[in-house]
Amino acid sequence: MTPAMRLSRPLTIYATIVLCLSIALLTLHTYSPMASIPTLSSHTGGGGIPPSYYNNDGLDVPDANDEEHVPDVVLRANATLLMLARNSEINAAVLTVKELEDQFNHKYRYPWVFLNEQFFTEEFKQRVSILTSGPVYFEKIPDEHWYQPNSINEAVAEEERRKMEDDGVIYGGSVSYRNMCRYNSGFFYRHPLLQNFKYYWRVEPGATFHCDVNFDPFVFMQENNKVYGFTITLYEFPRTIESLWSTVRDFTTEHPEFVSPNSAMDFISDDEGESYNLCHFWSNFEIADMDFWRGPAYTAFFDYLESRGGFYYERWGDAPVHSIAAALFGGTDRIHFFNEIGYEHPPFTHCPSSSELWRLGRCTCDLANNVDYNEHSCFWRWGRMSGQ
Ligand SMILES: Nc1nc2c(ncn2[C@@H]2O[C@H](COP(=O)(O)OP(=O)(O)OP(=O)(O)O)[C@@H](O)[C@H]2O)c(=O)[nH]1
Ligand SMILES: *[C@@H]1O[C@H](CO)[C@@H](O)[C@H](O)[C@H]1NC(C)=O
Ligand SMILES: [Mg+2]
Repeated sequence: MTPAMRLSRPLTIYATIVLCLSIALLTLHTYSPMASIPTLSSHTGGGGIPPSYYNNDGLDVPDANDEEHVPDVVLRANATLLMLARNSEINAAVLTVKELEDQFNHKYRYPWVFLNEQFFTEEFKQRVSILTSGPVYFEKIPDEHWYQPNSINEAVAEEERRKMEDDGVIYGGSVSYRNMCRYNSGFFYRHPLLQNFKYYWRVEPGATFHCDVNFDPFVFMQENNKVYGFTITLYEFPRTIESLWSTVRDFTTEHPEFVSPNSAMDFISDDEGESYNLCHFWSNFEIADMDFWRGPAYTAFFDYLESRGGFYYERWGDAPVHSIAAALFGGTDRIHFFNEIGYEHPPFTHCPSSSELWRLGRCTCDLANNVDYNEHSCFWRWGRMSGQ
């Protein structure tokens, strides 16, 4: 670089800045007398929309990288947002994370924990990290928590998978789906990082949150001693859980001490426990207490289920497993229906059933498109039983 160039380059840059600022001041003056030059120059690099166009009275979305402007928000419950995802689901994951951040978490800044049986890619980590307002962790699941255990007779399991596939059962032939269901039933809350938390909000890539959440559901859970929160209830496919209920009955016969005197048996059985009516809380949405899963009742229950091998010989889902446990060992008073939280996991949507809640939450769901009162939902039983 010659001395002449050294001199002329800053001069050119200086001239350009002066020219640009003059134009900016002239053009912006009429629209935005408040715009100050320092603000402008620090934000408009790259030719973006000037800050004066941004509505500063709107949502105060904090920038996690901007240490000086961290709003004075304290974590109020011992809780985390939780997503199990594959690297290939990144596009769905970012949409869901952004939505929940914008509608809820930017005000509370709870951490996010992402779990995967493989290492998350740099792309996944980067694209998610720019969206989150609090701490974010990308964790690999220990192999021994994820894969089919040696106690399972693979020849038998394989034969059952083949039959289920022939019967047209959804995910009937899939081992990875079974790994996932078993993991969500009995292992995620044992992950070393999750030992630091009591409550979690399970979030799935591709889920849609339809309403502003203007309250803290974790604090609600904590103050009201709840162990399980849901938005949608459905019926399970009977073919996937053929021996689950008899196993549950065997367990409760051996361990009556774990069954709550206030059990929600009338939600899961129409004949006082003789048979399972297939009703469950749809577990792709859960706000729940991991200490309940870690406690003596659920620990004994999960070990019992595991000893029967039904996660692999059948296709037991985490939804009926969690739901039956919450209903029997938690009980009606400790389960909560979050009507305010508009939630969609295709093909079903829960839209708040009162137009007042719908309006307050600025919901994007159609009030008329609410699964609660259609034939796929078990919600009427919950309403009858809990008085909701
Ligand atoms: N890391 C990882 N995550 C998985 C795997 N299988 C499923 N998941 C996650 O587990 C959750 C449930 O899996 P889905 O495939 O959505 O199952 P589903 O909700 O029953 O079925 P869909 O109706 O197809 O969504 C999602 O968060 C997935 O990202 C897997 O093999 N590895
Ligand atoms: C949060 O909860 C977990 C699980 O109960 C507990 O081990 C941990 O000490 C708690 N942390 C705080 C800060 O209370
Ligand atoms: Mg799903």
